Amino acid sequence: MMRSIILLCCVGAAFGQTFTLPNHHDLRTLLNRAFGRLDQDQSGDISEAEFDMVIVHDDANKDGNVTLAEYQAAHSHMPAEISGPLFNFFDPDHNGVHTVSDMQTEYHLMDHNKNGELTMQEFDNYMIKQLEALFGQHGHAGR
Ligand SMILES: [Ca+2]
Ligand SMILES: [Ca+2]
Ligand SMILES: [Ca+2]
Repeated sequence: MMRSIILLCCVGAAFGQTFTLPNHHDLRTLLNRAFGRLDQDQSGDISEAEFDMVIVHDDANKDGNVTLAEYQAAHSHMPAEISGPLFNFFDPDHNGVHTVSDMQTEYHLMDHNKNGELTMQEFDNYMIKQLEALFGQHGHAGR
């Protein structure tokens, strides 16, 4: 028990984590799974095409829109208390569904050096900042 607590503290410190996910879900595991899912050719970075493809994957009824239900079904590894707020976050135009256009907006925000490849570091930096805003004690998620 003691050992796992120490281990958790180390992981948190290594990634500069200053917040806790609901039910103490592990941030590193979450980010690794998300990145691995997006990096379909396993090249170590995410191209814009790969990022857009997630819409095609998640869109179960192929109407071009990913609803919350479709998103949560596709992210079944992610607990609903995380995927719910994340879904809203990845809907920058707030129309209640994810589209390729939403993904393009997000991709350009995440691709910090604008070279058309999203590295794990860029992905982590961005996601940690957003997750902290959503779940951190000093969050500004408008709750
Ligand atoms: Ca890739
Ligand atoms: Ca759909
Ligand atoms: Ca949208």
